[in-house]
Amino acid sequence: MKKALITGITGQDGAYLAKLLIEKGYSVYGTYRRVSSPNFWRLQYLNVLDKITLIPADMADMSSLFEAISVSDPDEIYNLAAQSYVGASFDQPLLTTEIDGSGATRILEIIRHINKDIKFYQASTSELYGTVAENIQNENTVFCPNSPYAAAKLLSFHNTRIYREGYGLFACNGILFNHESPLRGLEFVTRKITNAVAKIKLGLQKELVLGNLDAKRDWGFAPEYVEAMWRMLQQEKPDDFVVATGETHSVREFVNEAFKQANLNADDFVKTDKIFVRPHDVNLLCGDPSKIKNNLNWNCKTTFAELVKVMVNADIKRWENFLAGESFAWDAPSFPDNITILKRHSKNNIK
Ligand code: NAP
Ligand code: F7E
Repeated sequence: MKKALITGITGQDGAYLAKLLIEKGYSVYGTYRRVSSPNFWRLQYLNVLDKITLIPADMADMSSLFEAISVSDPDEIYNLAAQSYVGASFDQPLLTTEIDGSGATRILEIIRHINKDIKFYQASTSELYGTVAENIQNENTVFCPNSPYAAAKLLSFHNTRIYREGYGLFACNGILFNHESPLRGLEFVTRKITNAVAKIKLGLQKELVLGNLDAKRDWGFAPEYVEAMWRMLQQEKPDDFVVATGETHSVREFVNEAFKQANLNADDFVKTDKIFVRPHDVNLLCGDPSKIKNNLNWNCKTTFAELVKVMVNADIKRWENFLAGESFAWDAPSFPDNITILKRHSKNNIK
């Protein structure tokens, strides 16, 4: 039986990947952080919590990563753990650099020293393209990061390549464009929108306040993207791949589609406020998935409209069940209105 170690197993992708690997017959290990309140709701939601082995580890702590890799003795490591919210990377640039930049290097060093046969997947990102050099981005497009998050991920991207080319490790970068699902964190724009639509529909919220509505993203469905990660580690030779749908939509289009799904008119409820605008944003992302289609036979299936529908319906159903008194694993009830907690503390953050 193959063994896999997933860092960041409690996150959106970690939970879906754990489910996929269990279905494929793997023995699955995952790292989790010590936090004051448990954060296993996604693993419970997908009914995989009792089918995995959890190991405490932090990406900033080399010894805990060494322990996780020694104890699990994996064939494959999927490095998904990160401070993954671009907005927060402007508030905590050094922490983000430590986790997202140096974290992967710590794992690569451990692999190099204890077992060079371990295959390594690095969660790289379309944010690397930043101010895009081409309107459609592929594996050869120049990177120009626009956030501390992307700059940190650039370090991990290159060290993954360097350890592959320099030490012969089986190490791959998946350059994944945005992928969403009902398990997406509430601070990301898609889930912020679908959760708000559900609450507005049920009379629990009055308005939705957003930042840059003109930003365009290539949004896919997360369960399909974790399949791409697995395929990258099953090929003969390690390589880097873009994973994307090839379509781009603005935040405004996502908003309109989400309200439409709930038979509501977005113009009646949506406002903008510059406190949600980043010091430096990425305006256009649209990936070319030709290489992964041709080499690994990976294709996205879920359309933009289907993705929005799945997310809106999931959030409406959850709030309905909640109001009916049901108890189930879920994040939204304890999440405060973002305007109260995400407000930027310093005017200097805004141009
Ligand atoms: P996510 O839901 O935010 O999950 C991030 C995971 O990392 C969580 O399990 C989190 O633990 C863990 N983590 C955070 N800081 C850590 C630390 N210091 N030590 C150990 N673990 C830590 O992110 P995701 O959407 O699943 O994304 C997975 C990976 O893909 C991330 O590396 C992200 O940057 C990258 N990525 C995501 C997308 C996307 O569109 N989703 C696209 C490209 C790349 P807690 O649960 O305790 O917070
Ligand atoms: O922002 C704009 C915002 O935070 C998308 C991460 O998974 O994908 C994700 O990063 C766009 C940006 O995701 C709000 O300015 C407008 O232009 O949902 P997001 P992201 O920054 O694209 C990449 C590929 C990753 O690697 C990351 O880990 O939406 N936007 N108004 C807003 N964004 C948020 N969060 N909140 C707003 O109110």
